Amino acid sequence: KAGAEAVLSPKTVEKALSAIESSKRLAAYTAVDHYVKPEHRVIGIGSGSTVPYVVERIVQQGVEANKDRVFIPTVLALSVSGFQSKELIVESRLNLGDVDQYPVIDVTLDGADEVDRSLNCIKGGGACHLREKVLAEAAKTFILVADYRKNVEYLGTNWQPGVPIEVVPFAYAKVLSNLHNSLGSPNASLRMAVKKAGPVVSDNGNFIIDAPFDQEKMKDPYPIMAQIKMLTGVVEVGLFCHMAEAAYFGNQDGTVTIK
Ligand code: ABF
Repeated sequence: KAGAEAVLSPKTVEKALSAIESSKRLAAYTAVDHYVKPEHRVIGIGSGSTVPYVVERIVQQGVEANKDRVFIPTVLALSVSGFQSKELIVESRLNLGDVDQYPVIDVTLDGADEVDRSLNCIKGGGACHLREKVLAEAAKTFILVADYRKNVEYLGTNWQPGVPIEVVPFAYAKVLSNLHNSLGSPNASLRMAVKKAGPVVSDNGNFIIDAPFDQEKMKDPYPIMAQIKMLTGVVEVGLFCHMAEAAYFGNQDGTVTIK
């Protein structure tokens, strides 16, 4: 009908959601099968909604396989991101460790907001990217797991909010001004909690800025990542460049794309 809005039926929405969930599970299961080996003793567990399937698959490897392993979570306490790797590990009766005790990790598996053709990725949609980067960098092998929507040629194709940047609260206005006036992100903005209840606060007590950049800059995101990181007040940038060894994407047709 003219002027009427297109409304998806609940059944269509449910089908789309279950296709996404199945894709996440497929990616996670395949990545675990390929990368979590019997000799791995220290395993990093990232955050987000795909990672529970990673843990699910690891648990399926059995009690014997997991009894001498220790699992290091990104998130140690309840926080804004909603999917807590610590709780996942504890609830799954896996051994919990900390990166303080285990600064070298055999393999870390984590989700992403978008992954480009060179395995650079945007992370931090859940405001956890500092801790995620610590576990990625501590790992001998860092693996990404995601559904098909995250698989892109260049960053910023589907992920519209921009690059997440964790900043100390004292410096947020200065960093925003740097991004607007010097680094080419005129629409960078402070991430606000739902219903504008104030800024989102990370697990580390910091604010998050989302900074969109034009695609030219995103074709090779390393230089802009380095420039942002140099700004005083920036704690970490949600661009992970040259870190992942592989990325697994579950597709709607039941196949997995491995980059
Ligand atoms: C974390 O979870 C984040 O860095 C990223 O924002 C998000 C990806 O989540 P999901 O698996 O829910 O798509 O890894």
